[in-house]
Amino acid sequence: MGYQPIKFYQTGTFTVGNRLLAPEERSVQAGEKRYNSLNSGHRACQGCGEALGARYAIDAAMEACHGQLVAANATGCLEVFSTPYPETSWQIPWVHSLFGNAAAVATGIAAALKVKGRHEVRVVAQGGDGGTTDIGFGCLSGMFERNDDVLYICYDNGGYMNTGVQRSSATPPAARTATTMAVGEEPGNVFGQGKFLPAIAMAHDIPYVATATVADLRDLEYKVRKAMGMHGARYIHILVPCPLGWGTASNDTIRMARLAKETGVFPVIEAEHGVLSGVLPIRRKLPVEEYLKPQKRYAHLFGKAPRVAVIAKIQEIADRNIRKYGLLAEER
Ligand SMILES: Cc1ncc(C[n+]2csc(CCOP(=O)(O)OP(=O)(O)O)c2C)c(N)n1
Ligand code: SF4
Ligand SMILES: [Mg+2]
Repeated sequence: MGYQPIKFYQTGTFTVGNRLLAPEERSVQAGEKRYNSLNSGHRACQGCGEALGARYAIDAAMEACHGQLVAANATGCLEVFSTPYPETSWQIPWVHSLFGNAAAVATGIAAALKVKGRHEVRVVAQGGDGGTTDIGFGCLSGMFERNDDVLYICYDNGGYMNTGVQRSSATPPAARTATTMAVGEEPGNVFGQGKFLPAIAMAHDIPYVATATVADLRDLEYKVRKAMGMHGARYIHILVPCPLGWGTASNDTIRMARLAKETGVFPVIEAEHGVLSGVLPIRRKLPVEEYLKPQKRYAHLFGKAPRVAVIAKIQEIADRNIRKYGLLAEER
């Protein structure tokens, strides 16, 4: 099935939308036979975007390979909240690697399966933005360069949340963490070049790279299915708001992910062999303030004397994304 654009009657209600669709077009989560790969009983915070993203992504991957899936998981919230030894919420063969080597461990699993002739068994690696963009970056780049037969999924919540909200190279500019400047001219994370890993993955010319958010779960399922239909190194980078680290209400997770996309702060794109092949267009462009204001990690930008210049710099970044990836529907 191709990606089904959301129709008016589907907005905000999967139930009605799914009932109106042919069975083969319904979302994986709507199906009676969904795998429940990440089951109840885990210890994620209320409203955790990472738990939601992982459930949708891994169930979609499981469906695509008829339940023949092995996962390697980097250290991080997803591993800690799902698997406090000796318990686990995973209903799939799942291995906890180290913080930085999930890509290498997954590569090894894929190689062993190949040697054993178990071509029907597929491999995913998954980790947070710290495990992916920082400490695991070398292993991941090697996996891309060798075109190993692994789908790597990064759950980006913009910081090292598991260990108490420290800065990663995916922490956005001006956002406050426990290890970014608390006072001074420019409190918050630095305005650097940033590290948008999907673009770096694209530079490796691997078969498939995509971004997604937990606000567009059908789009996420579609991208996982598409990636599972291919072989070689594939990369999906999912924006997963973290109520604890972002200082947002637990019932605002989906709204925050949607605002990241609708402001242009987080481009939702697809690329095949290094060439941009699709974008999820912004439906109604919003100013970045709408995304920043509800988050306590940006509280220092507002208040009695709003930091207008800093907000304008963030707006520039969003506008640059919009131009670079052609995110505005009317300009396409
Ligand atoms: C070599 C090493 N250094 C540090 C740690 C401690 N540590 C475990 S998880 C983690 C942060 C994880 O951040 P991220 O990958 O973004 O995942 P999140 O918890 O945010 O989902 C850190 C620093 C570790 N386990 N191993
Ligand atoms: S700290 Fe954030 S990522 Fe970790 S379980 Fe809580 S909400 Fe999820
Ligand atoms: Mg993180």
